[in-house]
Amino acid sequence: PPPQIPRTLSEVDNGKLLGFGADLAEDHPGFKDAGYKKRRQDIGHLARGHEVGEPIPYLEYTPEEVRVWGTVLRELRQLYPSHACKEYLSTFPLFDFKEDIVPQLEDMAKILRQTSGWQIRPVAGLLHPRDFLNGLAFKCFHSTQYIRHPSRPNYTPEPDLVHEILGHVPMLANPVFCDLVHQIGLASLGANESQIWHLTKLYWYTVEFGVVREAGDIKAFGAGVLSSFGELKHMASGTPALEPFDPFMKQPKMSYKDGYQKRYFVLDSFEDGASKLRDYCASITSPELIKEWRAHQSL
Ligand code: H2B
Ligand code: FE
Repeated sequence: PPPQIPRTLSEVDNGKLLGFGADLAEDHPGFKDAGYKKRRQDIGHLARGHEVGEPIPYLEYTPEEVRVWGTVLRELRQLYPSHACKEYLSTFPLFDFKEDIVPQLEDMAKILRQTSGWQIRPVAGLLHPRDFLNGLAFKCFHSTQYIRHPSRPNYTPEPDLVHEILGHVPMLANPVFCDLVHQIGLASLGANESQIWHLTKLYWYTVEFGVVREAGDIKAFGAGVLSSFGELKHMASGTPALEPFDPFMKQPKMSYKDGYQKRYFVLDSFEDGASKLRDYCASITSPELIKEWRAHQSL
C-alpha cells in the first residue's frame, strides 16, 4: 500500500522509536544505571503524552543534569566564534544560554515561533525516519528532552537535549536554513522506502554534519558537529576530505555509530543548499501532491 500522508502534525506518530529510543543497549553509557534509565523513561513518557498545541512541560533538571549541560556549554562556547558558521553565531545570543540553567524546550519553542515560525514537539528518543522527516514538512522539529549520561558529558550515542539545543535550535532560528530543512520534509510526503532512506542521508550530511564555506574557510552548521567539542576541532583540522554537496549523487553509507566524519559535504551558502535540495525534491515529488497537501493545511 502507498504510505499514508499525514494531514495534521498530530497524525505524525511521535511514538515509533528506533535504536536506543526503545531500550538502552550495552554500548550506551547509561546501560547499567537503573536510576538513569528510569529518569530517561519518565521524561520519554511525558513526551508521548504531549498533545500538539499544548505547551511543552517544564522539567526540573537535577544538579547532575545541570552539571552535564554546563560542562558542555562551557567547552563548546569557546570554539563557536572560530568554528561555527555566521548564521549560528548570529542567532545564538537570542537564547541567552547560562551554564547553571538547563534551557526549557518550551522557551526555545517560543523563540523559534518568533524568528522562523518553526515549532518543537517533544519525543522520547530516536524517531522513525519517515515520521521524523514528515514532521519537517509541518515545520516541526521533534526533540528529545532527557540529558545524556553524566559519566560522559562529551559523548552520547543518541540525540539528547544538549545536542538538540546546542546543535539544532540556533540554526532553526534562521529562516534560510529552515527553508533547506523544509524541502527535505516536503519531499518525504508520500516518498517510498528507498526515497526515505536517501532523504535520511541528505538530512544527515547537511542538517547533522554539514559545513559551509565562508571566505575560504569552512564552518560548521551541522548539529552533530556543533554539539561536539572533538568533532568541531576535527572538522577544522584539515584532515577530513571536503566535497561539494550534490543531492542527486548516491550518498555514502552512514551510521549512528560512526566516529568523527572522514568527509564533509560543503555548501557555498544556505541559499545554494536550499536551491539544490528544492531541485532534488521536485524530482521525486509531484507538485500536485504538495499542492493538494498544502490546500488541506489551511482548512
Ligand atoms: N529522531 C530524533 N529524535 N532526532 C533526530 O535527530 C532524528 C530522529 N533524526 N529520527 C532522524 C531520525 C534522521 O536520522 C533521519 C531523518 O532519519
Ligand atoms: Fe540531531
